[in-house]
Amino acid sequence: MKIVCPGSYDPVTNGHIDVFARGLRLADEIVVAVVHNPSKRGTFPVGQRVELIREALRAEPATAEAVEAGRIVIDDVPGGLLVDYCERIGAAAVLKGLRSGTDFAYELPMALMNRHLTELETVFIPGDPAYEHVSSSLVREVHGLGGDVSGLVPDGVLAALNALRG
Ligand code: COD
Repeated sequence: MKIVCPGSYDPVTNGHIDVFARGLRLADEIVVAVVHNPSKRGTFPVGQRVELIREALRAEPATAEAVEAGRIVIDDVPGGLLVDYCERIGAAAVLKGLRSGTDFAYELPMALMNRHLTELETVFIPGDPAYEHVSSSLVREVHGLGGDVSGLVPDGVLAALNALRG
């Protein structure tokens, strides 16, 4: 079974990496879909987001082998409906990590809408509580204001955040 883990990943965090690693126990193949709006520039260019994910997955023992075996692939998805993308690549479901009830309230309508559109199912798994407070936006904000985010993001992401500071 092929499943899709969609997100902005601007940048990827250890919370995301944990979800990908655990998804490997559920699916034969995981597609990490870096979904972006081509007319909006994020903090990191999409190509760099993809590379940061690839580098982190190679460095993480729980995912390194799967990357080499092609069980995790990373794709750049420039806009459009997620359901159309999933249909195009033959994905059976979407996998999302949940940190809290707030995440569930945000994710449920999207899951129901995707099912309404093409019967695409969404599978939710609880995030690791160690990363419950971790989001890409908070990481960017805290790092930008001088806070220490090491341990919350892969080493390559920390280096990329430091490079942003100049
Ligand atoms: N622990 C566990 N899970 C986490 C953590 C953490 N610490 N941090 C984030 N996650 C989960 C999030 O819950 C989310 O599911 C996923 O990881 C990705 O997170 P982000 O922040 O990178 O991604 P978002 O929320 O910006 O991504 C939104 C999508 C791109 C998935 C969404 O907008 C989408 O599907 N767009 C496609 C267009 C479309 O079809 N729209 C209609 C939808 S019904």
